[in-house]
Amino acid sequence: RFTPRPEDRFSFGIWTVGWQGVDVFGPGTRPPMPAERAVRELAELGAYGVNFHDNDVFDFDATPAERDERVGAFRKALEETGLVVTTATTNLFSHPVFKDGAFTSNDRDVRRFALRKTMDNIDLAAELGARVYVAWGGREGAESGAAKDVRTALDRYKEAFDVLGSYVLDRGYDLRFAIEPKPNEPRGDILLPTVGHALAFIEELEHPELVGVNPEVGHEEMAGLNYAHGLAQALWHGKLYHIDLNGQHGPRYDQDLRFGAGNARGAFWVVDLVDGSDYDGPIHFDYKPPRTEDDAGVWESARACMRNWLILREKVRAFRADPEVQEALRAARVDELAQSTLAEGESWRDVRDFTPDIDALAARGAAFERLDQLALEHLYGVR
Ligand code: GLT
Ligand code: MN
Ligand code: MN
Ligand code: MN
Repeated sequence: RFTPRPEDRFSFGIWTVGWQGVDVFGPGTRPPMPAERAVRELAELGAYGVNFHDNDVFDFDATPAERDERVGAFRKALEETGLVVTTATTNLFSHPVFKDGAFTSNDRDVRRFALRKTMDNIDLAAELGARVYVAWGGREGAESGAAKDVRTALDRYKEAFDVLGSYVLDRGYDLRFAIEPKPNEPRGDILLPTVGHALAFIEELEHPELVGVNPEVGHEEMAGLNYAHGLAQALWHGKLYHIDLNGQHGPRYDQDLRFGAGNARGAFWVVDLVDGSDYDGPIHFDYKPPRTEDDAGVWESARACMRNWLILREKVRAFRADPEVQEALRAARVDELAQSTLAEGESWRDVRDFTPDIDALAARGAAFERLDQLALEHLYGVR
């Protein structure tokens, strides 16, 4: 029970379990973890795939020989374990050269280098079979007003995705981009702060069909938003290309807790939505094992991400199958929302003078509380 299987499509960023615990107040508390070790341990735990930044595998200043050696070890571990590279991404935020961003740095040479660095890793991503390329604009932003002309920065941001889109098409790669929104941290304000901002931006691109979103639980909840609602709207637009699952306690710093910790009620609705949708990408975890943990704690927390998904999946399925829930859904008129407001063949003329019994409609209860209590009782484990 609650044992991950390949068909669950669980995947992890190499940087998650590899996080040494460096934060703004202190250095790491754990030794570095080579990418091949992360692959082997994750496979052992029952994961299906991984996501990686270029510099999770080799250092920023690795020589070509060192890079080949590190990529070789990573590839060997993938081959031996059967773990799939579901996703890849570029580290455009750690090195000081990116202190004012990458694709939107005021410095043109930095922007050109960021494109080059991304294309380098797109080659590796395609070679390793990744289908999604995540773009988290961690340092695309500002702390002050006049220093960043946001409209011009968005021109450059668009230019970057247009260039990268033509690169992928020219090279014939089967790869789509997923923009990961975040409101702040590490910058004071980050461009494309929420799912909604990103969805609107994508429509301005030369190849919108190549670009979707990668919403992260914590990033939406940091902005006080409902993550499941963000996912639902992305699905509605056909733009949910990837998901970053973790845990967060409301608007505060980016906690990156293991999935299921933090807002547990929110997590219930996330699993309910994704499990009942046609999303077929990886069930991907982007969390950070707290700095308090040793190596054993790292694997404990990774296991818990998958376990919490499976536990919640059992609960949401039981919720959906519960006859009392089905009855409560009908009482709450959830099915009625699926009926179009105008009937087939009707036009505005048919409702132009529609005069219902307003008092009766206003007096009618929505019956949502009973339905929500049933959900909570499934979550709390008493049904
Ligand atoms: C970084 C960030 C994450 C992003 C990763 C992709 S790296 O850890 O905090 O939310 O998904 O670049
Ligand atoms: Mn993320
Ligand atoms: Mn985060
Ligand atoms: Mn993070």
